[in-house]
Amino acid sequence: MIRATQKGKVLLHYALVCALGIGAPTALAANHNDAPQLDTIQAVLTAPPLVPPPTNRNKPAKVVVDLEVIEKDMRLADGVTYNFWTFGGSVPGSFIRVRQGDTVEFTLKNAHDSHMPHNIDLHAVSGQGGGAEATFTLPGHKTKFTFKALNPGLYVYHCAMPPVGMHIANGMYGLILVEPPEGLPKVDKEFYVMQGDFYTEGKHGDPGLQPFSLEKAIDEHPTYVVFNGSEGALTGDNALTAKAGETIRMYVGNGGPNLVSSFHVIGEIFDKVYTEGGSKYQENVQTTLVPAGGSVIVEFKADVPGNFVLVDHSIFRTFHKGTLGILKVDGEKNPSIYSGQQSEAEYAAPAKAGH
Ligand SMILES: [Cu+2]
Repeated sequence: MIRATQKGKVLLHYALVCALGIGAPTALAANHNDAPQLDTIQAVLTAPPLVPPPTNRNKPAKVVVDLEVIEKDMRLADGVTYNFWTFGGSVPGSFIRVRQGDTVEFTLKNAHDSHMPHNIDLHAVSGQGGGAEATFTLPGHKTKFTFKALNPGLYVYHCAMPPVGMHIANGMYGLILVEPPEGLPKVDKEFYVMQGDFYTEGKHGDPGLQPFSLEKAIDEHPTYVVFNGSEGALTGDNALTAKAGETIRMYVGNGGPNLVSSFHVIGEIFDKVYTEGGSKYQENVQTTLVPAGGSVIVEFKADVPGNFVLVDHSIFRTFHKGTLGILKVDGEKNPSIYSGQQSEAEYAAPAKAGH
């Protein structure tokens, strides 16, 4: 009875509004502002070191992201494997690229053969948990939530299921780039590089499938510190390549879970560093800090050919724990910028006193 009365009141109100010609245009305008017609685009996702192409859009879109969590054994170092937990099958996880103002419809799947529930906290999200609670996902299930990319920048995403440190330590992190509306300046080559520290029961180099060591992780004593999920992920046949004269942009993240990276490229100077992945850049930088759960964008011109070495300049990590990558630059030598060795000879020893 009460219900019927309320319904009657609502209908009466609606009739009045229509009769007076008010309300409807306002409602239309509000609709128009709240939900502009957005093109729907399926996000291109890439495994490291590849980066999806620029969005090349002058207006926001609805971007659909489908990401699957996959737990699998992969190589950590020569003769060493590890049961990684991944976003999209790689460590770091798939690179996601959107534009400021985009509405991102995000679906997280958790593979049927997973053993754990997982979720995702994207630092690009303004909302509780960065999406973590909205994406609590059991094995064989999928969850969906939507967010608006309000702020441009290069953001880390990671799993936030308890124990959070363990999920991150197993490789559950990656990067999402939110381009500013005008996009980033054009460069010749873009790369995706992300550091992470790993904690195994065995010592560095102990062969076989290595279990995770919670004790070492809590003590912050990593067995491996690597770029892109394994020792040698960016060396030999996997080295990054460029030609002399090309402009390079690297999207560099640090998944941690514990260490801060002193990112440096031996033999190069960063022309620009978008500190902490934000909007402002510093110029002419040698080494830049990448916080755990943070990022940086570095840009430089490959002036001369050579092997340029990506390192964490906390240098024992590089030569004893794995943070070593190569950017191989081919092209014509330019002795006016770098001569190479010009001579080698003994020089006269000083005369000994008393003779
Ligand atoms: Cu997880």
